[in-house]
Amino acid sequence: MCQTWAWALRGNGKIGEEEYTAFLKRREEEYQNELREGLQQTLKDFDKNEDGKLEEEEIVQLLAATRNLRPKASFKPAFAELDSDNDGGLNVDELEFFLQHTPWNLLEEIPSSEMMS
Ligand SMILES: [Ca+2]
Ligand SMILES: [Ca+2]
Repeated sequence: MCQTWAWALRGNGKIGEEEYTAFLKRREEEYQNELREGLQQTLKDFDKNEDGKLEEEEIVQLLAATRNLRPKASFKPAFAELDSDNDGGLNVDELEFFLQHTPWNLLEEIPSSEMMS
């Protein structure tokens, strides 16, 4: 019998619940890691001054480039709130929170007439 199968069946012919939970956990971790890598890459791509965080101006660039959105005037205080450690920019954690809780009501679509400017 094939070794791998012998291991997977572990004698009772079933994959145990524990193994399944471990499998799901591993998948979740992989997903989180991928998400994290993606975020880090995004941060790097838009971090024009290379200080490891995205200032409001860089976030504006990110929104325009990835979602064709621009912030309304009311976005400013919201940005200050997103910057939970008050260092003036969003680090990976703050960026993750921002992308998961994007304040859509504070953003508006960029009119196509302004796209080229
Ligand atoms: Ca920056
Ligand atoms: Ca910050």
